[in-house]
Amino acid sequence: MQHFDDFDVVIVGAGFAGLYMLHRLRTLGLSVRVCEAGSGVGGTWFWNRYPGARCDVESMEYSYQFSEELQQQWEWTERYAAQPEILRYANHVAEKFELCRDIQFDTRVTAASFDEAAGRWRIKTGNGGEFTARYCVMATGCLSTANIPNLAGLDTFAGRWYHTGHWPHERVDFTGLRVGVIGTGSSAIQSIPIIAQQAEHLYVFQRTPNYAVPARNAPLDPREQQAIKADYAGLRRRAKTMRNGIQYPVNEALALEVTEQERRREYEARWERGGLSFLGSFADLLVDRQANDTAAEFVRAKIGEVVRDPGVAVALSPRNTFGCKRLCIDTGYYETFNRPNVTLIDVNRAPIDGVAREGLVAGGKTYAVDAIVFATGFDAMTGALRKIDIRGRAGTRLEEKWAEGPRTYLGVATAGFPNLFTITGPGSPSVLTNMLPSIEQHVEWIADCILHARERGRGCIEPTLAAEHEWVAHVNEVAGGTLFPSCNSWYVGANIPGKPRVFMPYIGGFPRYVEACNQIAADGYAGFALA
Ligand code: N01
Repeated sequence: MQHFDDFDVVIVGAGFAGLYMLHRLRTLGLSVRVCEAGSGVGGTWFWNRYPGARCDVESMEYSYQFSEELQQQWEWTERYAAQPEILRYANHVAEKFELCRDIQFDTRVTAASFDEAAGRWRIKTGNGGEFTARYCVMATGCLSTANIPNLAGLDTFAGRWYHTGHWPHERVDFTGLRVGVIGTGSSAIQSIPIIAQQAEHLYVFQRTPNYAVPARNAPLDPREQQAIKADYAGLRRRAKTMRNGIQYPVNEALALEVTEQERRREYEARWERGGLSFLGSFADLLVDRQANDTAAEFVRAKIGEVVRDPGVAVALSPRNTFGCKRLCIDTGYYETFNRPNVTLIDVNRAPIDGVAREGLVAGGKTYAVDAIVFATGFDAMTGALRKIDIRGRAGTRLEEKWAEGPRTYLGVATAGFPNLFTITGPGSPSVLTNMLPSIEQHVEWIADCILHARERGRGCIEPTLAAEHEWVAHVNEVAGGTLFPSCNSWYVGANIPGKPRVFMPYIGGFPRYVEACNQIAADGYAGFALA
């Protein structure tokens, strides 16, 4: 008989991954408990409540497809959904499938260790709870551990400070305040135009300028939504044939093989269309340096057209590889720097020295501010796992095993840690794709894998070291053939001091990855050992 705190599976996290994993495993008749640090469901969309937070994948695609009824019922209101709407959607899903009864909120998992004798995971929580489970699934998110730079004097600051990824639940109003935003990644690029409208003065502290393409967000025409829903399966099927799992037209032509005029026409059309489809302009953008330069030059020229002060325009113009950091999608970002109440500070010229009581100190000068916004990103892909004391066979710590960078098989499992699964873990396409279909693919694959072991009466399943080595080598080889590793991005961990520089996601594309996963399953979970 099962003890009350013993489960078939414990899932860590109740974001989109944890919610669907719970639903799927319950459908199979397994007993499941979800531990969630927040007080509600939604993960990313529960925590990232900063002004302007919005998804950069179109709402009709950034949604679950496992339930036809759900996808037919839910009505999106905009081309790109804003955070409150996505959070409402997550809550709707939780309600519709009665998920909350198996979720323990305000419960942060602090440790998980594999008890070899019992063949079970022991999971400890910050509030003194303890569970045991045959399987443990980490649905902890790729971008969930805030990176807050260690700035001297922050504790002496007289104003309030925020991190975009841990935004307060109550409305934050910057009206009449002097605000400093640190960072110019996606979160900053979305929030800066809105903060600038409220603030008396906004100082933007920029270390690396980013490429941003207009979102062209708009209300979603109900007739258009209806048309998509009439063949939703068709849209989902087409999206799955795309490298990043998002359906948009991809031009197979090479940027360097067309005339300058044709190139310009293509870039202009994509610029007008808005959004991530700009990445589909030419097939060689991320493999050929010269091709890449043409896209980079086009965006820089656009910045020059919009930003009136030539010095500011130059400072805002990125010089690194186009698209090798996550492309930002903006609404009025560059225009914001034409406002008289916005000042750009290049921290390469004036490094941030620290924080004083009255504001931020950079290049020896104090910028008096009432509030600081850290839009400084996340300890991506491995941060949330590193925060948990995870121990596998013989007490080996995951952090030790991954000291030189994450090592996984397919991004779902790691040798020496039996019955432990990671949803959209490092070594899978994850952040390079539309997260929702990637999550669904992992959830279904993991559920099938668990079923496979159970049906054979086996208590343990884990990858072999040989299969893991081979996969890691493949992930590195594919990344090495692209321009992606050339930037100091969070994809390579460059934003976190001391983090090993390894390109973490799998860049081989969603279709190729899914095919590999399916083949491995069809071959009886080749590369996994059952015991
Ligand atoms: O974080 P980031 P983000 N001093 O790491 C700077 C997803 N997302 O939260 O580039 C000064 O991109 C840092 O500078 P640098 C999306 O996948 C999606 O904006 O390291 N500056 C950079 O400018 C995205 O890529 C949406 O030199 C410091 C910024 O802070 C990912 O989340 C919306 C610094 C951090 O940028 C992360 O985006 C938002 C320091 N010590 C986010 N430390 C959608 O639209 C860091 N920086 C779906």
